[in-house]
Amino acid sequence: MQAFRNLAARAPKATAKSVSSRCASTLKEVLAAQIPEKQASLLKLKKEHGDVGLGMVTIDQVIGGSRGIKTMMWETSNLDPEEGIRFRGLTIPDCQKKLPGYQKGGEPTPEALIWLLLTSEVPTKEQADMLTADLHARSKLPAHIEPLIRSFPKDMHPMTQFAAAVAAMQTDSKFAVAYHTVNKKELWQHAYEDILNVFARLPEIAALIYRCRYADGQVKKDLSLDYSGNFCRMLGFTDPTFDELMRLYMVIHSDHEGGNASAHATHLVGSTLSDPYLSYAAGLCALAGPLHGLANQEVLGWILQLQAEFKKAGKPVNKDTIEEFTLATLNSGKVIPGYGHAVLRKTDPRYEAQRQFALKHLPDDPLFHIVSTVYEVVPGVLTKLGKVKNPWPNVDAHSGVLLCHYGFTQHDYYTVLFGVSRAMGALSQLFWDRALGLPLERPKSVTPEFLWSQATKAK
Ligand code: HAX
Repeated sequence: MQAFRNLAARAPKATAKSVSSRCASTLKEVLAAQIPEKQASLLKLKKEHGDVGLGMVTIDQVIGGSRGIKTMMWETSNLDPEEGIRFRGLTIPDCQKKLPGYQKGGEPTPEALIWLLLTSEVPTKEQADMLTADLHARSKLPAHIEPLIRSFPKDMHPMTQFAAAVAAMQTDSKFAVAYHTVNKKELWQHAYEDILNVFARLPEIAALIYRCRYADGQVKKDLSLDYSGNFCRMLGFTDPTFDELMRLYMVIHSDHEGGNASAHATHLVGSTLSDPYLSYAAGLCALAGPLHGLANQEVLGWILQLQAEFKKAGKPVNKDTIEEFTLATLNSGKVIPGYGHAVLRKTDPRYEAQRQFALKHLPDDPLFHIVSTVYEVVPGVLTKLGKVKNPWPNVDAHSGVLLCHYGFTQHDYYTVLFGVSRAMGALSQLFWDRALGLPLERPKSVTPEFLWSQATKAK
């Protein structure tokens, strides 16, 4: 036990440092200074403790989507079933307190979070602003992207457009070129360039998709603003409270440790040394599934359907009628979107952060009241089913209602916003995957016959 304590004391801490202790000041310089130490630490861990076991894998886990199997190293965030997400050791309220905002006391900016995720250090306001300027400077899209988006059929789902446009930007990949020309130890520098360019360009791609599908197709930038403020202007929103919502939205959707499908897909595809554009396009395809990111679209659809059906039938919206509607959804063989989670076992703190925003800025919004009543009813109904491991709401149960309040009503677009945000976590980790030279991911699959033979032997 003492030996374990000594070892743990020597391990690098997964918590954010409050100020950069290094004299290097740009993001790339801070990272370049961290890489040798982290490489050495990982090598030591592998060499001296590589044979330490992390637990048994059961047949149930193999058949059941690998739940709980510890099989991936992810350093940007960690998800505790009871407590929820921590980004580099910081909870969402910690981030709200410690990360610089656009204005003093405001929501943290995505730029500050990118800095934290990449470096594990809380940036100063000056560092966050420097990153804003860097991202703005990198934001010009390759010439073929805008015509490509304009050429998509109007009824192509926004997530399909988004994934296709991100993949099409791969023509600009510095990593893909460098793979053929530089020593593999230097590849991280090119991954860094691609990753920052993806962060910088996603908002305009997303805005173009939105404006072409639902508005006049025109996108107006305001590079005097931060990343989120400029994104809101490009989408066509000008309310400063909506800008604050967008900052919060992007921060809380950014990362959720490595096993979720979008992060895992990005990491898996990246492990083949496919470049960051293609890797993140794969992540977006995973995010587009209704059991994952598309749930935010499904939630609003479900609430609007509830509202419309009740109005038609002259029914009031209350706990009893919502329970009836919930049971009808379950009886038709569908899930209740926005509820349940593969890891969490409590109300998602990302839901709670959005609820606090609603209580402050839109306490009387009728849709917010429905969301709050659904929260009072659905956990009890799901618990009674006896099979649902987590009856509590996840991040997607709340986001649509906040967006709707500010006039952002096109719910089939919502997952694109999630996709702009999730890039920050998935690609920050991809940076470290390349900087640490992590290998091709290739788990072992087994046949049903093998599982039966093991089951028989164990009897
Ligand atoms: N409504 C109805 N049934 C549900 C349910 C829900 N919200 N959540 C779980 N269940 C059911 C499962 O479908 C499963 O049923 P079967 O045995 O008949 O297949 C059973 O309960 C056990 O599932 P579980 O172990 O509790 O949950 P999983 O880890 O398998 O799945 C999911 C986790 C998130 C996919 C699941 O809770 C779900 O489908 N929720 C609704 C969709 C949703 O909100 N997805 C977003 C999740 C968060 C996220 O990734 N955001 O991007």
